[in-house]
Amino acid sequence: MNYDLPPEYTALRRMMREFCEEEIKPAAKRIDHSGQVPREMLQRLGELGFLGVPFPRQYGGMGAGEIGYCILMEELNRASPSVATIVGAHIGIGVMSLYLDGSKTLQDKYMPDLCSGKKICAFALTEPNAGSDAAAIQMRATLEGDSYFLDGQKMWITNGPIADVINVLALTDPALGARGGATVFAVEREWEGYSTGKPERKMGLHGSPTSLLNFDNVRVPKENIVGQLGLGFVTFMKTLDIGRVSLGAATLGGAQAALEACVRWARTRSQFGRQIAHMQSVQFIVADMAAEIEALRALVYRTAWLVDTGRPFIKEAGMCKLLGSETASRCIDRAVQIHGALGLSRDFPLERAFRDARISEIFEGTNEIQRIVIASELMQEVGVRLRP
Ligand code: COS
Repeated sequence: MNYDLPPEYTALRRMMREFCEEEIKPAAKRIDHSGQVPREMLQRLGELGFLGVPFPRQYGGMGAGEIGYCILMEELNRASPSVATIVGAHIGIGVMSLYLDGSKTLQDKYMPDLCSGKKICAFALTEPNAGSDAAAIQMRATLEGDSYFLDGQKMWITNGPIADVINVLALTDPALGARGGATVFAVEREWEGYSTGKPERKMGLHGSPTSLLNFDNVRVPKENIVGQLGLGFVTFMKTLDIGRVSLGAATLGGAQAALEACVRWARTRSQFGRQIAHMQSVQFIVADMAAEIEALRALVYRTAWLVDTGRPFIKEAGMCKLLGSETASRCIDRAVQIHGALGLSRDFPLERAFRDARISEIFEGTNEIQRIVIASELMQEVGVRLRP
């Protein structure tokens, strides 16, 4: 399952697979039922270096780039989408925004603890009136002396209830709006005026905590600006682009797990006097799944390579998220069908996989947004600007 990736990645995948098989997969059902990923599991991921996979060693990272990070997300999501989502929000968008645009001082201050799992990160963009329309944010950051005071609400924030460091986008110049007048701030959970709402009750990903964040005049020193004043929207958009690649990798893991379950089941289950593997209706389903998964795998790792080699990748990142989430949903849905009543049983992992997969078509930019991103990149190549 490693294909043409250089040999160092084979070792990385083996290490991640072993850990996931031994420590995460056996806990996946418990995580779903209890609605919690034990903090010790996150600590353990940190100790093994997994929470810093794409980042340089100087920050306690593994230096394995986007390709290494995609392998991690694929393996984690194959074992437990709840764990993968916590890690994805932490690394892929939380720490990533700090890594992409944060000052060296800020990176030195936060990244070692974030890469080691001592602290968990969140990315706070969405607001009650700003979902797909990210530029509609209303949260304010007002300068007084050498500090900014943050006032407003964020919602549907993955890792909200557990995050120690929160990268949050707020308007520093409301007259300019988000495009030119918004700034990212790194906020610490202990700071006065910061609080989180109750974890949301969701259809799936029960172990991945999501909540509202309240900022009631939270004082943030100027030094905690991530990137440049007024350019926070671009920092967050760039971050989301990268996040979409690893999200594609995560969906690849979910789809692969569904295919493996189907093939095993086709061998085990007999009806009409023979293994269902001999039925063309089952063969066609697994063949389609395998073909779609192979196409997705090629896209995800090629896009990760584009990221690691500094090539343009925005269009392909949108495709990873779009194709990945729809492929995973389709494969898991078909796997439920092949498994019959067992596919619906709460005692069997497919029912959970079905619930866990649906959100990938929605979070980190809905698939409708991905289509807009892909189309605007395509049109830009021929000189047509679609977005305002
Ligand atoms: N990289 C660099 N810069 C970017 C960028 C990117 N990926 N995307 C936008 N920008 C820049 C643009 O170049 C533009 O700058 P200029 O005015 O100098 O040209 C500025 O940011 C504003 O961009 P634009 O006008 O395209 O912004 P829109 O409000 O039209 O937003 C979409 C476009 C729809 C793509 C954006 O709102 C989006 O991604 N929405 C989904 C948000 C999301 O994913 N939410 C999920 C929850 S967070 S986990």
